[in-house]
Amino acid sequence: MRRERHSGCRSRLRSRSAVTVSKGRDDAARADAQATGGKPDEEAVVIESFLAELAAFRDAASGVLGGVAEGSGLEQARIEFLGARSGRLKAIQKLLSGLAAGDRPAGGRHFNEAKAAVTALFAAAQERLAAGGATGVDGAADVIDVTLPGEPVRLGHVHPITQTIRRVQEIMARLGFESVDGPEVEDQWHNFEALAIPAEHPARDPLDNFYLAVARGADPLLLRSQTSTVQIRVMENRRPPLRIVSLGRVYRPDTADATHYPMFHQVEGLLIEPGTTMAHLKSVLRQLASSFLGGDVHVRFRPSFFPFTEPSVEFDMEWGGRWIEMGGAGMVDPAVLAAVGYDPDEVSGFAFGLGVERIAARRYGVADIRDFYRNDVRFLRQF
Ligand code: FA5
Repeated sequence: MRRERHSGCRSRLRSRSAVTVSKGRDDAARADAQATGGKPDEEAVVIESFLAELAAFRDAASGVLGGVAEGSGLEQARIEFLGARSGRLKAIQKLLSGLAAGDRPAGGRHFNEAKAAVTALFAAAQERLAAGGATGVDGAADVIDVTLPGEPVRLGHVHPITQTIRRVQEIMARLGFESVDGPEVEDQWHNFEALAIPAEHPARDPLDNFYLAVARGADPLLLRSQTSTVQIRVMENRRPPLRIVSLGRVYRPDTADATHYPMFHQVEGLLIEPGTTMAHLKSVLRQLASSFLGGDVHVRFRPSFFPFTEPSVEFDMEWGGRWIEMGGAGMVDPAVLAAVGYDPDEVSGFAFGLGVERIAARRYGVADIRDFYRNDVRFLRQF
C-alpha cells in the first residue's frame, strides 16, 4: 500500500534502487527531506530503506535471542540489539529523523512495533534461561512442553489363570473349603504310595514324570504330577472333619496341544466328614461349575478308575456340542484313609482334581490352552 501511495514520487523511485542502504545518499531525497521539514544537516532516509532496516533488525534479533543458551550470550545480545548507546535499535532510531516528514508517523509506528517485539523476545529468553531450560536450535530436545498430553501408563493385570484360581478359591470358600498349599517338589510317598499307586504302576514311569537329578537319601524326588499329594499332607497333619481346596502347579512330560501343557494347574478338593456320599461330591462339583461358568452349564459324571478313590468318576463339561474332560473324582479309598492313620470304618469322604487351564478355557472361550502361556499381551489383555 505504501509503495503504491508513493509510486508517483520521482525522488523515491530513484532512491529505491539503493534499498539496502540505510542512509540515502541521494541528493534529491535530501532535498525532499529538507523540503518536508527534516533537519538540514541530517542525511535523508527513504521509508523503504528504513522499513527494510527494521525488518532485518527483527530477524537478526529473533534468531539470536531464540537460540541463546546462557546468561553471557543473552547479555551480549541485549547490548547488540537493545543497547542504549550503540545498539542496533538505537542506530535505527537515529534514522527516524532523516525520514520525510510525511513518512515519520508511519516510520515511528513501525519502529515502536519492532522495539516492542524484540524487547518481548529478550524477556522470553531471559525467562527461559531463568527456568534452567535451553531451547531453540540446539536445546529443543530438552524442552518440556507442559501442554502436550501425557504418556499413557501401561497397567498390567492379573493373568487369567490366576484370576481363575482366585475365583475358584472364592466359590469353594463359600462352600466351607479352606485353601491350602503344598510343595511342588515331592517324594514318592506323597505323590504315589500314600495314594495307593504301587511301584510297578505305569503312572510312576520315568517317562511320565519329571524326576529330579537330586534325591532325598534313596528316595527319588520329582516335580509333583498331581495336587492329590496335598490331600495326603493335610490328612497326615489334621484330624477330620476336613474341607480343603488346593490350587497349584503340576508337571507332566505331556506333549503340548490344545488341551495339554507340560506344566499346568489343578484344583484339588477334599472333604472328610461323617456320612459323606457320592451325592455330596456331585452336588459340590455341580455348584462349582455353575458358579464359575453360569447356571446353564451341562456337566456329566462317567464311571472311571483312580487308585486312590473308590468308586471313581470322570467329570466332564459340555462345550460347543462336545464333552470335555475337566477332572477326576471319587470317594476316598479306605486304603488311603488307612495310610494317613484314619480309621476307614469311622470316616469317609470325597476328593476331586480338575484341570484349571481347562475350566479357564471353557469359561473364556479359549480354544487352545497354549495361548495362556504364549505371553502375548494382545491375548492376555482381553481378560
Ligand atoms: C488326576 O490328576 C487326579 N489326581 C484327579 C483326582 C483327584 C481323581 C482326586 C480323583 C480324586 P488326571 O490325570 O485325569 O487326574 O488329571 C486331572 C485333570 O487335569 C484332567 O482331567 C485335565 O483336566 C487336567 N490335565 C491332565 N493333564 C493335563 C495336561 N497335560 N495339561 C493340562 N491339563 C491337564
